[in-house]
Amino acid sequence: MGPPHVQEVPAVTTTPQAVRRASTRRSTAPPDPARGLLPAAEPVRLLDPTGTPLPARADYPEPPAEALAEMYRRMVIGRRFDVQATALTKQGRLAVYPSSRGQEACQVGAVLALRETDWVFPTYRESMALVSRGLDPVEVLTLLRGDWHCGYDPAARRTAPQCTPLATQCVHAAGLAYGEAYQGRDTVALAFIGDGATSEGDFHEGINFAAVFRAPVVYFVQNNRYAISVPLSRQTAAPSLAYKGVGYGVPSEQVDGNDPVAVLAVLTRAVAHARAGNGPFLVEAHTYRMEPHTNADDATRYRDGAEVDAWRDRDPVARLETYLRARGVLDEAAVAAVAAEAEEYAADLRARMNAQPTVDPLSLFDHVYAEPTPQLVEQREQVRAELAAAEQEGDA
Ligand SMILES: Cc1ncc(C[n+]2csc(CCOP(=O)(O)OP(=O)(O)O)c2C)c(N)n1
Ligand SMILES: [Mg+2]
Repeated sequence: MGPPHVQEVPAVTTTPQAVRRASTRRSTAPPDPARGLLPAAEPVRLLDPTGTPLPARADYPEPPAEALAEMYRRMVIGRRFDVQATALTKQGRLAVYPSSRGQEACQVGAVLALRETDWVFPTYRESMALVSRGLDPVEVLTLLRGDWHCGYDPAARRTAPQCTPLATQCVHAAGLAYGEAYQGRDTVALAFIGDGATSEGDFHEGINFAAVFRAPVVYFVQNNRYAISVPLSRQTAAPSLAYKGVGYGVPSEQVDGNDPVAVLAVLTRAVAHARAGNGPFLVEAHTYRMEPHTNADDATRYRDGAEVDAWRDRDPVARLETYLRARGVLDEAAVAAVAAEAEEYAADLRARMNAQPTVDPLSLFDHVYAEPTPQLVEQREQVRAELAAAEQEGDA
């Protein structure tokens, strides 16, 4: 099967001579193999930064109003969850938390574009996406609390563990998606990845494998402008991160990542492309990390407040709310109801995270390998003996 997006473009002709010239050109000029793979010159946008709709686009139809109302609801709850998680780090209940404030449209849009049977491959930044997928927030935060490998069952939730080693999820997603297609299922895998991580080898290996073997993966780059303190300008010389797809024969698009309507429209099309058996698709969302890299980072050391303020004006939650109110999809009561639901969600999370977890230190050795190595057995025995000795000392 040839590249799915290569299309013949009819020549625009006005005179018989021009027709002859054009037909000569058509017969000699080879078709451009990059056609249909490159992203639009400008990020796709369906709402302007104030929430006013832009002209409709045939290539990216607007998602239904109910889907957008649900997106709004999940974005508000997601943001409240994010604020709560950051507060939990200050109370010593979480070891670390990487906030995705400002990236709500991306976090929720990715989840809404997928079916429950699809797979998500998240990074450490995607806690909001996972709770938006319906995972228990306490289970999602277990890893960041530091007391277990992964708090949820990845197979049951079709959600891989959150990856801290950058870009490793890109190869996992390619392998899983290939396996699902091989077994005749139409599952799609969506791999989140940051701007910085597109410089990692695993990103390139994953997308190349997926392209060659037509694995149904959506690589979703959240370009939030920073990799900790490294700005985009020091990360890449590419015209846009979406251009990284063309070298692998992967069709790509770029979207305004703070425009929820556009994010959902673009991801819906990318997922449909992968599900239809056309191989992977790369989407770059232009967005911004409003908070420091994690609670342990001081972002004022490498970016100025004016830049952050400029992005505050493009807030995705306010933008969607303005649009949906103007369309009559949301009213005062609906907005208040969502806000109250978000408060309840946070209160429940607070209460459950305030319970002191009981952790068996020996569980550290579980699930490292299916069969523990002799070294692990030895280390486990050493820890067990030390714990027993400490207990005896305590009793004495
Ligand atoms: C292989 C690897 N190298 C380095 C790191 C350290 N590290 C953690 S997060 C990060 C920045 C990643 O930036 P980006 O991909 O843009 O994602 P963001 O944090 O902005 O969501 C780095 C370098 C790591 N976790 N893994
Ligand atoms: Mg980044």
